[in-house]
Amino acid sequence: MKGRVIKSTGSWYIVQTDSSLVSARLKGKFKQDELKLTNPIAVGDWVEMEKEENQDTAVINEILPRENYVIRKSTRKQHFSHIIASNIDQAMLVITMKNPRTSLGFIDRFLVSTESFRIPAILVVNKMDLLSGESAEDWLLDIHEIYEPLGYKVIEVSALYTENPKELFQPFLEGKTTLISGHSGVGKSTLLNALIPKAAQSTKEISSFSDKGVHTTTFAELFPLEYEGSLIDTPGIKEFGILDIEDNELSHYFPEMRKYLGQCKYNNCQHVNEPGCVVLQKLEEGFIHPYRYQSYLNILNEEDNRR
Ligand SMILES: Nc1nc2c(ncn2[C@@H]2O[C@H](COP(=O)(O)OP(=O)(O)OP(=O)(O)O)[C@@H](O)[C@H]2O)c(=O)[nH]1
Ligand SMILES: [Mg+2]
Ligand SMILES: [Zn+2]
Repeated sequence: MKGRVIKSTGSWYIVQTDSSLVSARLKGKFKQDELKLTNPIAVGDWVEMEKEENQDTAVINEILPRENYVIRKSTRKQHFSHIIASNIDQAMLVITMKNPRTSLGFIDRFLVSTESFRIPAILVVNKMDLLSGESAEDWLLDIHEIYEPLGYKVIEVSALYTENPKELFQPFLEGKTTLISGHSGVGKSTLLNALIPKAAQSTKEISSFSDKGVHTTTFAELFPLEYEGSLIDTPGIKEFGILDIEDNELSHYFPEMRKYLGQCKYNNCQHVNEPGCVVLQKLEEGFIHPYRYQSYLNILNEEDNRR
């Protein structure tokens, strides 16, 4: 019997089959490949299972090969990673200008991660109702001007107030498994509830929202859409993915730099101050946004410091 893991509750997994939801568990030790994981089975995994005799439950005996997955470092166990979700078609990063503010640097780190996982990304600007005044307009304009030319769609919404969010999102979501990510409090679960009312994910009251570090959503969970496709709600993140990326490789994950690769004078060019660097030349000519280039340098430096 084949199914897809939609939720993990400790040692039990809720698996969606063609016809029903099944509680399933793993028997014995499960052999993992190279990755050191805190969770052997992730939301989004396709599994093969067998019904337990005289019971409604099942035993998982195989995880079908993952098409992709997104991971983060484990917060509890050093050198271990945690799979946030697997087999996803795209990631939606929910961002807000305030309550909380999402920095451009954070967006860029997220996009580097999704690029490295080869997962297309969409930016969703939420809490549009809170945006007014000149600085808000400037911020929003920056988001559009920086990211759209790179191929990232930008959707504006107010998960609480937009009239018909389902209609707005369906063209982007239909037929796909979409991971929803972003800082805690940006409204991921609120948006999910607007799109799938029967999900009834709990969301945080504005009043209690200032307790930093407290996440309302604590486990990833997959919800089927009313049409084909599904959404995966996830806990808020401070950082996404694992940027164990070699210095020479980093520019591969910046689409605006990727297209000039191989054109610099030195083939190990890091585009910092090397002579004959085409990326620096394009930056000068205005083809690469200075904020993005700054993010590039910041990530390069952070990665160096980490070593
Ligand atoms: N003004 C305004 N508030 C919103 C909007 N969307 C969500 N909120 C509020 O923002 C707060 C946080 O929303 P959640 O949906 O719980 O945020 P989350 O991203 O799921 O947070 P975590 O589960 O902790 O990662 C709640 O009080 C929501 O009511 C919006 O469009 N406008
Ligand atoms: Mg949530
Ligand atoms: Zn260069």
